[in-house]
Amino acid sequence: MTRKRAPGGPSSFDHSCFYSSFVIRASSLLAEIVKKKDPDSMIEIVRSDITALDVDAIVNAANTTLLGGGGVDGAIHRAAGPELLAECRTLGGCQPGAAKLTRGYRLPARFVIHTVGPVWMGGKRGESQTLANCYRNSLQLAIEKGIKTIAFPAISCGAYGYPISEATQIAVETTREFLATTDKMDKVIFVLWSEDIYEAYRRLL
Ligand code: AR6
Repeated sequence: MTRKRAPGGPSSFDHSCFYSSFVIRASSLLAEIVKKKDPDSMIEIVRSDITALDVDAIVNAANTTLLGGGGVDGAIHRAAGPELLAECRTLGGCQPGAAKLTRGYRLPARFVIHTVGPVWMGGKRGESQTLANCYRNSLQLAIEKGIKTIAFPAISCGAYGYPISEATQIAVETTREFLATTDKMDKVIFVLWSEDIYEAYRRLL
């Protein structure tokens, strides 16, 4: 018995099938390009008081006790109110390079990520690794908590005495490397208090 070939059967080219698979492939390629945004397009620098920023989280340059201090730490505790200190008391401190999360209380930011930068001791005590860990661990904690916009001060660049241009380079490079590995963060803002530190960031970005 001979079987008749159906019109438009296997020998004829199926245009609709070809075009739909082309469209699917092209759109997934586009999605891939959109996902891998240029890390620098997600980084901003501003000269401002970090406590005024309306972002998902601001980062605090704290000390190992997490019980407040001067500089940006003092400003954050004053603006957030005493509830922040009460929550910090429950955290058991924080090691240099590590990061811990609290709520933002009276701040516009919903969360505060507390990290502890290295005290500058001349550069041979692992300061650069510790500083890079501050940025990496803060960003990692942020994405684990669904935080999409985050603001950093210049960690260790005040009381802890880290040389500005080295610290700036570590901040920018570590952030760029991190952003290249994830599509979960929308914006990283470096909030610089002084003109010289702002200029150091501007030269790199
Ligand atoms: N917004 C943004 N940046 C600020 C603000 C602010 N409101 N206030 C200061 N800065 P520092 P560190 C800048 O000393 O070097 C604390 O006592 C500041 O000009 O706050 O990591 C902690 O409890 C500088 O450029 O942090 C620790 O004991 C940068 O923030 C110790 O200081 C960081 O300066 C941590 O020292």
